[in-house]
Amino acid sequence: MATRDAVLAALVGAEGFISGEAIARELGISRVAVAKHVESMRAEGYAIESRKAAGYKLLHAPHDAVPAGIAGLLGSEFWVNVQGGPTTGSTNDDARALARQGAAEGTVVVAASQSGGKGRLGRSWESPVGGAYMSAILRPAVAPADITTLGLAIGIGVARAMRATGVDVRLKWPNDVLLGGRKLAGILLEMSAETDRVEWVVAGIGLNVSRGDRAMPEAAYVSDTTDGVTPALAAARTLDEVAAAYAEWQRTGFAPMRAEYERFSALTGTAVTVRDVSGTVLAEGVCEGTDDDGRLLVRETQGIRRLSVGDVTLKA
Ligand code: BT5
Repeated sequence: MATRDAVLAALVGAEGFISGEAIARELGISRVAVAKHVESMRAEGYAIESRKAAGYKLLHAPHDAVPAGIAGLLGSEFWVNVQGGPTTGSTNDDARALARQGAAEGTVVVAASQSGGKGRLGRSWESPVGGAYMSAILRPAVAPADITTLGLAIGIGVARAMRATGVDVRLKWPNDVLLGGRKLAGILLEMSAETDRVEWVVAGIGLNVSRGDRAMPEAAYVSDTTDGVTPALAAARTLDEVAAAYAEWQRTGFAPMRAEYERFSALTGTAVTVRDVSGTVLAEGVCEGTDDDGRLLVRETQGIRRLSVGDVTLKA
């Protein structure tokens, strides 16, 4: 390993600050040499904090899903304001706070890691470095009921981005993106609305990109299929396609996008069980796709059941 890479590895491996002296000792080089490597890494875009008594701390590497890494890769002009940083509690919480303060549509909060990533219904989202965590502020002029299909349209955006990157994903209603049957990404929509008008939506997307020390055995990662896709690149491609899918959804509604959703769907034609939060079975049968309102269609012996909410398990 080149000395520069060894210095970087020491910074990455450190929990918080590590002294220049400790790195120097570990690598058998001088403290001045360590300082020189730190300087040249800063010139490459690594943010490294130095404190007299404590030493160095790597704040972010430019390939992480942080504004500095993503902004230059974004193609879409929809994203008017990219905020965030190396770590936060939950980008959804940050984006909600911004939305409440009146932040414009097209504002997005990104982070390289989260300490309190949220899933649906109080579940948590594991968010170590190596993933991309993004929360977009949208202000669609629709009624609250239309948000179900917005979630599906965003799923289409994520799927398009992944497929363009060479990752053969499937969508699992309502909000999962699967690779090889395991979860690659999850989508969490939160909103503020009056009875007939949505004020804002925060669309959170968590995407597993590279496997790190904290990889989950039941999860999938972009790096399982494709090498060289950094979290920053995966985030930028995803945001671009999500912006395009959102524009399409606003223009045409979900109905014309439904066929594409079905093509991506992991469920259509398979036997499924749908449960509510408490585990009660809502429907059991063969999935026949979704309707134009984004509801899941399950054929049971008594007929077709249409579901607006629920967790789906595939039968083996
Ligand atoms: C979701 O919830 O799939 C929505 C996840 C949304 C996360 C993003 S990250 C950016 C933004 N900020 C946030 O705080 N959240 C959003 P759900 O369908 O409830 O799935 C959660 C379940 O997935 C957990 O209970 C675990 O079983 C599993 N899980 C947790 N972390 C995972 C990960 N990194 N990869 C795959 N599966 C995971």
